[in-house]
Amino acid sequence: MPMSDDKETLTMAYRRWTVLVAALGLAAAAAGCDSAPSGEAPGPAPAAATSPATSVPAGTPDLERAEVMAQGIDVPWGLGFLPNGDALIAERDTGRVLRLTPGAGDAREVFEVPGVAARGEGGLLGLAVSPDFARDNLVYVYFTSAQDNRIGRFRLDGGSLEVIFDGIASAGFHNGGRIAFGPDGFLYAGTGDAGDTSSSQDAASPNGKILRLTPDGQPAPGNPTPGSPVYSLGHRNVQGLAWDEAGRLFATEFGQNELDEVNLIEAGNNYGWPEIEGEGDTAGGRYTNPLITWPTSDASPSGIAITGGMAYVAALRGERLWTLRLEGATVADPVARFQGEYGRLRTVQVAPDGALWVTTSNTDGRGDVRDGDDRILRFASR
Ligand SMILES: [Ca+2]
Repeated sequence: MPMSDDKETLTMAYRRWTVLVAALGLAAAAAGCDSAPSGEAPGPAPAAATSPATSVPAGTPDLERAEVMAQGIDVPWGLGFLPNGDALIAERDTGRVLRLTPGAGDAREVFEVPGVAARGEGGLLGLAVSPDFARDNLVYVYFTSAQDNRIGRFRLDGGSLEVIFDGIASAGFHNGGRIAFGPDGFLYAGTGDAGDTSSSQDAASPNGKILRLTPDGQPAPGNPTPGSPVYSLGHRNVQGLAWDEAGRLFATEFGQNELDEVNLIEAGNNYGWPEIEGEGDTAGGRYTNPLITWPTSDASPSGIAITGGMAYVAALRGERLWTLRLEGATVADPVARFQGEYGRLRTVQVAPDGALWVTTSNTDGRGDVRDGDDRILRFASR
Protein backbone atom coordinates (compact mmCIF):
# COMPACT_ATOMS: atom_id res chain seq x y z
CA MET A 1 0.00 0.00 0.00
CA PRO A 2 1.40 3.41 -0.84
CA MET A 3 2.20 5.40 2.22
CA SER A 4 2.90 9.04 2.59
CA ASP A 5 6.36 10.08 3.51
CA ASP A 6 5.67 11.85 6.68
CA LYS A 7 2.57 10.09 7.81
CA GLU A 8 1.85 9.30 11.37
CA THR A 9 3.77 6.17 12.13
CA LEU A 10 3.46 3.51 14.75
CA THR A 11 6.93 4.10 16.03
CA MET A 12 6.56 7.14 18.21
CA ALA A 13 8.33 5.35 21.01
CA TYR A 14 11.29 4.71 18.80
CA ARG A 15 13.63 7.46 19.87
CA ARG A 16 17.10 6.41 19.20
CA TRP A 17 19.72 7.95 17.05
CA THR A 18 21.82 5.50 15.24
CA VAL A 19 24.96 6.92 13.81
CA LEU A 20 26.80 4.71 11.45
CA VAL A 21 30.42 5.55 11.24
CA ALA A 22 30.90 4.06 7.87
CA ALA A 23 34.66 4.30 7.75
CA LEU A 24 35.01 2.12 10.81
CA GLY A 25 31.98 -0.02 10.25
CA LEU A 26 31.00 1.00 13.72
CA ALA A 27 27.50 1.77 14.85
CA ALA A 28 27.13 3.97 17.86
CA ALA A 29 23.88 4.85 19.50
CA ALA A 30 23.38 8.32 20.83
CA ALA A 31 20.57 9.28 23.10
CA GLY A 32 17.66 11.11 21.54
CA CYS A 33 17.57 14.66 22.75
CA ASP A 34 14.21 15.91 21.74
CA SER A 35 10.54 15.55 22.22
CA ALA A 36 8.93 15.44 18.84
CA PRO A 37 5.80 17.44 18.31
CA SER A 38 4.06 15.71 15.48
CA GLY A 39 1.01 17.73 14.72
CA GLU A 40 0.40 16.95 11.12
CA ALA A 41 -2.98 15.77 10.06
CA PRO A 42 -3.37 12.93 7.61
CA GLY A 43 -3.25 14.08 4.05
CA PRO A 44 -0.86 14.69 1.22
CA ALA A 45 2.63 15.97 1.75
CA PRO A 46 5.17 17.37 -0.68
CA ALA A 47 8.93 17.67 -0.75
CA ALA A 48 11.75 20.14 -1.34
CA ALA A 49 13.78 22.19 -3.80
CA THR A 50 17.24 22.77 -5.14
CA SER A 51 19.76 25.13 -6.55
CA PRO A 52 22.90 25.18 -8.58
CA ALA A 53 25.81 23.72 -6.68
CA THR A 54 28.72 24.69 -8.82
CA SER A 55 30.51 25.92 -5.74
CA VAL A 56 29.90 25.41 -2.07
CA PRO A 57 29.94 28.57 0.04
CA ALA A 58 32.00 28.26 3.18
CA GLY A 59 30.04 30.49 5.54
CA THR A 60 28.29 29.55 8.73
CA PRO A 61 24.66 30.61 8.86
CA ASP A 62 23.56 32.19 12.12
CA LEU A 63 20.54 30.10 13.08
CA GLU A 64 19.73 32.46 15.95
CA ARG A 65 18.74 35.25 13.59
CA ALA A 66 15.84 34.47 11.31
CA GLU A 67 14.72 36.95 8.70
CA VAL A 68 11.30 36.39 7.13
CA MET A 69 11.77 36.94 3.41
CA ALA A 70 8.25 36.03 2.30
CA GLN A 71 4.92 35.02 3.81
CA GLY A 72 1.71 33.54 2.53
CA ILE A 73 3.37 31.26 0.00
CA ASP A 74 1.14 28.36 -1.07
CA VAL A 75 3.04 25.15 -0.34
CA PRO A 76 6.57 26.22 -1.31
CA TRP A 77 8.64 23.31 -2.62
CA GLY A 78 11.43 24.14 -5.06
CA LEU A 79 13.82 26.98 -4.30
CA GLY A 80 16.69 28.26 -6.39
CA PHE A 81 18.77 31.40 -6.75
CA LEU A 82 19.69 33.57 -9.67
CA PRO A 83 23.27 34.85 -9.89
CA ASN A 84 22.15 38.26 -8.56
CA GLY A 85 20.72 36.69 -5.39
CA ASP A 86 17.04 36.79 -6.35
CA ALA A 87 15.18 33.66 -5.27
CA LEU A 88 12.81 31.56 -7.36
CA ILE A 89 10.16 29.66 -5.44
CA ALA A 90 8.02 26.85 -6.84
CA GLU A 91 4.51 26.50 -5.41
CA ARG A 92 3.46 22.87 -5.39
CA ASP A 93 -0.27 23.16 -5.84
CA THR A 94 -0.63 26.29 -7.98
CA GLY A 95 2.18 25.42 -10.37
CA ARG A 96 3.46 28.97 -10.11
CA VAL A 97 7.08 30.07 -10.02
CA LEU A 98 7.57 33.18 -7.92
CA ARG A 99 10.53 35.54 -7.99
CA LEU A 100 11.62 37.22 -4.80
CA THR A 101 14.06 40.10 -4.83
CA PRO A 102 15.31 40.53 -1.28
CA GLY A 103 14.27 43.91 0.08
CA ALA A 104 12.02 44.72 -2.88
CA GLY A 105 8.57 43.70 -1.73
CA ASP A 106 6.47 40.62 -2.18
CA ALA A 107 7.36 37.66 -4.32
CA ARG A 108 5.76 37.94 -7.76
CA GLU A 109 4.70 35.35 -10.26
CA VAL A 110 7.07 35.02 -13.19
CA PHE A 111 5.92 31.73 -14.73
CA GLU A 112 3.17 29.16 -14.42
CA VAL A 113 4.21 25.65 -15.29
CA PRO A 114 1.56 24.23 -17.65
CA GLY A 115 0.17 20.76 -17.08
CA VAL A 116 0.86 20.51 -13.35
CA ALA A 117 -1.52 17.98 -11.80
CA ALA A 118 -1.23 18.57 -8.08
CA ARG A 119 -2.55 15.73 -6.00
CA GLY A 120 -1.28 14.14 -2.83
CA GLU A 121 2.42 14.77 -2.61
CA GLY A 122 2.58 15.55 -6.32
CA GLY A 123 2.54 18.89 -8.08
CA LEU A 124 5.23 21.40 -8.96
CA LEU A 125 8.14 20.14 -6.90
CA GLY A 126 11.85 20.80 -7.42
CA LEU A 127 13.41 23.80 -9.11
CA ALA A 128 16.98 24.39 -10.23
CA VAL A 129 18.59 27.35 -11.91
CA SER A 130 20.92 26.57 -14.80
CA PRO A 131 24.58 26.89 -13.83
CA ASP A 132 24.90 28.77 -17.12
CA PHE A 133 21.95 31.03 -16.35
CA ALA A 134 23.82 34.20 -17.29
CA ARG A 135 24.11 32.78 -20.80
CA ASP A 136 21.04 30.56 -21.26
CA ASN A 137 18.46 32.09 -18.87
CA LEU A 138 17.10 28.61 -18.13
CA VAL A 139 15.18 27.38 -15.09
CA TYR A 140 14.49 23.68 -14.56
CA VAL A 141 11.47 22.21 -12.79
CA TYR A 142 10.32 18.74 -11.72
CA PHE A 143 6.58 18.29 -11.66
CA THR A 144 3.71 15.84 -11.60
CA SER A 145 1.57 15.87 -14.73
CA ALA A 146 -1.64 13.94 -15.38
CA GLN A 147 0.49 11.08 -16.75
CA ASP A 148 3.76 10.99 -14.86
CA ASN A 149 6.48 12.95 -13.15
CA ARG A 150 8.65 14.89 -15.55
CA ILE A 151 11.39 17.47 -15.81
CA GLY A 152 11.08 20.58 -17.92
CA ARG A 153 12.83 23.88 -18.43
CA PHE A 154 11.91 27.38 -19.50
CA ARG A 155 13.60 30.67 -20.19
CA LEU A 156 12.92 33.10 -17.40
CA ASP A 157 12.79 35.98 -19.87
CA GLY A 158 9.90 34.41 -21.73
CA GLY A 159 8.97 31.34 -23.64
CA SER A 160 7.25 28.05 -23.17
CA LEU A 161 8.03 24.97 -21.15
CA GLU A 162 10.20 22.37 -22.81
CA VAL A 163 9.89 18.87 -21.34
CA ILE A 164 13.33 17.26 -21.32
CA PHE A 165 12.67 14.04 -19.37
CA ASP A 166 9.42 12.23 -18.67
CA GLY A 167 8.03 8.81 -17.87
CA ILE A 168 8.80 8.82 -14.15
CA ALA A 169 5.79 7.06 -12.65
CA SER A 170 3.65 9.22 -10.37
CA ALA A 171 1.32 8.46 -7.51
CA GLY A 172 -0.30 10.16 -4.57
CA PHE A 173 2.85 9.45 -2.59
CA HIS A 174 6.57 9.02 -3.19
CA ASN A 175 7.09 11.25 -6.18
CA GLY A 176 10.61 12.29 -5.23
CA GLY A 177 11.06 15.66 -6.84
CA ARG A 178 14.35 17.26 -5.95
CA ILE A 179 16.55 18.40 -8.82
CA ALA A 180 19.98 19.98 -8.56
CA PHE A 181 22.96 20.65 -10.76
CA GLY A 182 26.08 18.95 -9.51
CA PRO A 183 29.59 20.38 -9.57
CA ASP A 184 30.06 18.37 -12.77
CA GLY A 185 27.42 20.49 -14.50
CA PHE A 186 24.94 17.62 -14.84
CA LEU A 187 21.37 17.64 -13.59
CA TYR A 188 20.59 15.20 -10.79
CA ALA A 189 17.04 14.19 -9.88
CA GLY A 190 15.78 12.29 -6.85
CA THR A 191 12.78 10.12 -7.67
CA GLY A 192 10.43 7.97 -5.60
CA ASP A 193 9.03 4.48 -5.92
CA ALA A 194 5.52 5.89 -6.48
CA GLY A 195 4.18 3.08 -4.32
CA ASP A 196 5.64 0.31 -6.48
CA THR A 197 8.54 -0.85 -4.36
CA SER A 198 9.79 -3.22 -7.05
CA SER A 199 10.75 -0.28 -9.24
CA SER A 200 13.57 0.74 -6.91
CA GLN A 201 15.57 -2.39 -7.75
CA ASP A 202 14.58 -2.36 -11.43
CA ALA A 203 17.48 -0.82 -13.32
CA ALA A 204 15.19 -0.15 -16.28
CA SER A 205 12.82 2.05 -14.25
CA PRO A 206 13.57 5.72 -13.49
CA ASN A 207 11.66 5.36 -10.22
CA GLY A 208 13.35 4.87 -6.86
CA LYS A 209 16.57 6.29 -8.27
CA ILE A 210 18.88 9.21 -8.39
CA LEU A 211 19.14 10.16 -12.05
CA ARG A 212 22.00 12.03 -13.69
CA LEU A 213 21.17 13.87 -16.89
CA THR A 214 22.70 16.31 -19.29
CA PRO A 215 21.09 19.77 -19.28
CA ASP A 216 19.16 18.57 -22.33
CA GLY A 217 17.67 15.62 -20.43
CA GLN A 218 19.80 12.85 -21.91
CA PRO A 219 21.59 10.20 -19.85
CA ALA A 220 24.79 11.86 -18.71
CA PRO A 221 28.07 10.54 -20.10
CA GLY A 222 29.92 8.46 -17.55
CA ASN A 223 26.79 7.07 -15.89
CA PRO A 224 27.30 3.55 -14.48
CA THR A 225 25.39 2.00 -17.38
CA PRO A 226 26.04 3.80 -20.66
CA GLY A 227 22.82 5.18 -22.10
CA SER A 228 20.94 4.88 -18.80
CA PRO A 229 19.94 7.92 -16.74
CA VAL A 230 20.36 5.92 -13.51
CA TYR A 231 23.14 7.08 -11.20
CA SER A 232 22.17 5.13 -8.08
CA LEU A 233 19.32 2.77 -7.24
CA GLY A 234 17.46 1.16 -4.37
CA HIS A 235 15.90 4.39 -3.12
CA ARG A 236 12.43 4.82 -1.64
CA ASN A 237 11.84 8.55 -1.97
CA VAL A 238 14.67 11.06 -2.39
CA GLN A 239 13.88 14.73 -1.88
CA GLY A 240 17.25 16.11 -0.87
CA LEU A 241 20.52 16.42 -2.81
CA ALA A 242 23.62 18.40 -1.83
CA TRP A 243 27.36 18.30 -2.48
CA ASP A 244 30.22 19.06 -0.12
CA GLU A 245 33.36 21.00 -0.96
CA ALA A 246 35.06 17.82 -2.18
CA GLY A 247 32.21 17.14 -4.59
CA ARG A 248 30.68 14.28 -2.60
CA LEU A 249 26.93 13.90 -3.01
CA PHE A 250 24.74 13.47 0.04
CA ALA A 251 21.04 12.62 -0.27
CA THR A 252 18.16 12.44 2.16
CA GLU A 253 15.54 9.73 1.94
CA PHE A 254 12.25 9.06 3.69
CA GLY A 255 11.86 5.81 5.55
CA GLN A 256 8.60 3.92 5.67
CA ASN A 257 7.77 3.18 9.28
CA GLU A 258 11.05 3.32 11.11
CA LEU A 259 14.17 4.91 9.76
CA ASP A 260 14.90 7.90 7.58
CA GLU A 261 18.31 8.10 5.98
CA VAL A 262 21.11 10.32 4.86
CA ASN A 263 23.23 8.54 2.28
CA LEU A 264 26.57 9.20 0.67
CA ILE A 265 25.75 8.67 -2.99
CA GLU A 266 28.28 6.95 -5.18
CA ALA A 267 27.78 6.04 -8.81
CA GLY A 268 26.18 2.66 -9.31
CA ASN A 269 25.59 1.93 -5.65
CA ASN A 270 22.41 0.24 -4.46
CA TYR A 271 20.89 1.80 -1.34
CA GLY A 272 18.79 -1.19 -0.42
CA TRP A 273 15.12 -0.29 -0.70
CA PRO A 274 12.86 -2.25 -0.37
CA GLU A 275 15.12 -4.99 0.96
CA ILE A 276 16.47 -2.75 3.71
CA GLU A 277 15.03 0.25 5.54
CA GLY A 278 17.77 2.04 7.44
CA GLU A 279 20.79 -0.14 8.17
CA GLY A 280 20.81 -3.80 7.41
CA ASP A 281 22.69 -6.72 6.01
CA THR A 282 24.51 -5.47 2.94
CA ALA A 283 24.34 -8.93 1.37
CA GLY A 284 28.06 -9.08 0.92
CA GLY A 285 28.38 -5.47 -0.22
CA ARG A 286 25.48 -5.51 -2.63
CA TYR A 287 23.73 -2.80 -0.63
CA THR A 288 25.11 0.43 0.78
CA ASN A 289 24.02 1.42 4.26
CA PRO A 290 23.17 5.01 5.20
CA LEU A 291 25.55 7.32 7.03
CA ILE A 292 22.94 8.14 9.60
CA THR A 293 19.35 7.29 10.34
CA TRP A 294 16.66 8.57 12.62
CA PRO A 295 13.11 7.65 13.50
CA THR A 296 10.59 8.93 10.99
CA SER A 297 8.78 10.76 13.78
CA ASP A 298 11.90 12.82 14.44
CA ALA A 299 12.66 13.70 10.86
CA SER A 300 10.92 12.72 7.62
CA PRO A 301 13.57 14.68 5.79
CA SER A 302 12.97 16.54 2.57
CA GLY A 303 15.70 19.02 1.63
CA ILE A 304 19.38 19.05 2.47
CA ALA A 305 21.97 21.80 2.05
CA ILE A 306 25.69 21.94 2.78
CA THR A 307 27.82 24.92 3.69
CA GLY A 308 30.83 25.53 5.89
CA GLY A 309 31.41 21.86 6.58
CA MET A 310 27.90 21.34 7.90
CA ALA A 311 24.84 19.67 6.43
CA TYR A 312 21.36 21.04 7.14
CA VAL A 313 18.36 18.74 6.79
CA ALA A 314 14.78 20.06 6.70
CA ALA A 315 12.34 17.77 8.47
CA LEU A 316 8.64 17.68 7.70
CA ARG A 317 7.04 15.48 10.31
CA GLY A 318 9.89 16.10 12.72
CA GLU A 319 9.27 19.87 12.38
CA ARG A 320 12.89 20.79 12.90
CA LEU A 321 16.14 21.47 11.16
CA TRP A 322 18.80 18.87 11.74
CA THR A 323 22.41 19.98 11.60
CA LEU A 324 25.14 17.44 10.92
CA ARG A 325 28.88 17.98 10.94
CA LEU A 326 30.58 16.52 7.91
CA GLU A 327 33.70 14.50 8.58
CA GLY A 328 34.99 13.53 5.20
CA ALA A 329 32.60 10.94 3.85
CA THR A 330 30.74 10.61 7.15
CA VAL A 331 28.44 12.74 9.27
CA ALA A 332 28.51 13.35 13.01
CA ASP A 333 26.98 15.29 15.88
CA PRO A 334 23.33 15.55 14.86
CA VAL A 335 21.62 18.48 16.54
CA ALA A 336 17.94 19.40 16.25
CA ARG A 337 17.09 23.07 15.80
CA PHE A 338 13.86 25.09 15.60
CA GLN A 339 11.69 22.61 17.45
CA GLY A 340 8.33 24.22 18.17
CA GLU A 341 9.22 27.33 16.16
CA TYR A 342 8.21 27.04 12.53
CA GLY A 343 6.40 23.74 12.09
CA ARG A 344 7.07 21.55 9.10
CA LEU A 345 10.20 22.35 7.10
CA ARG A 346 10.50 21.40 3.44
CA THR A 347 13.43 22.95 1.70
CA VAL A 348 16.79 24.28 2.75
CA GLN A 349 19.13 25.96 0.34
CA VAL A 350 22.33 27.98 0.36
CA ALA A 351 22.12 31.35 -1.40
CA PRO A 352 25.00 32.81 -3.43
CA ASP A 353 25.95 35.03 -0.47
CA GLY A 354 26.22 32.01 1.83
CA ALA A 355 22.97 32.64 3.68
CA LEU A 356 20.82 29.63 4.48
CA TRP A 357 17.21 29.77 3.30
CA VAL A 358 14.57 27.51 4.83
CA THR A 359 10.96 27.07 3.76
CA THR A 360 8.04 25.98 5.91
CA SER A 361 5.37 23.53 4.71
CA ASN A 362 2.40 23.99 6.99
CA THR A 363 -0.16 24.69 4.24
CA ASP A 364 0.42 21.32 2.58
CA GLY A 365 -2.57 19.70 4.26
CA ARG A 366 -0.61 18.13 7.08
CA GLY A 367 0.51 21.06 9.15
CA ASP A 368 -0.86 23.38 11.76
CA VAL A 369 -1.06 26.62 9.82
CA ARG A 370 0.45 29.55 11.67
CA ASP A 371 0.11 33.25 10.92
CA GLY A 372 2.13 34.06 7.84
CA ASP A 373 2.43 30.49 6.58
CA ASP A 374 3.99 29.40 4.54
CA ARG A 375 7.12 31.36 5.14
CA ILE A 376 10.51 31.68 3.51
CA LEU A 377 13.20 32.24 6.12
CA ARG A 378 16.76 33.46 5.71
CA PHE A 379 19.68 33.01 8.08
CA ALA A 380 22.61 35.23 7.16
CA SER A 381 26.08 33.84 7.09
CA ARG A 382 28.46 34.96 9.78
CA1 LIG B 1 18.61 2.67 2.18
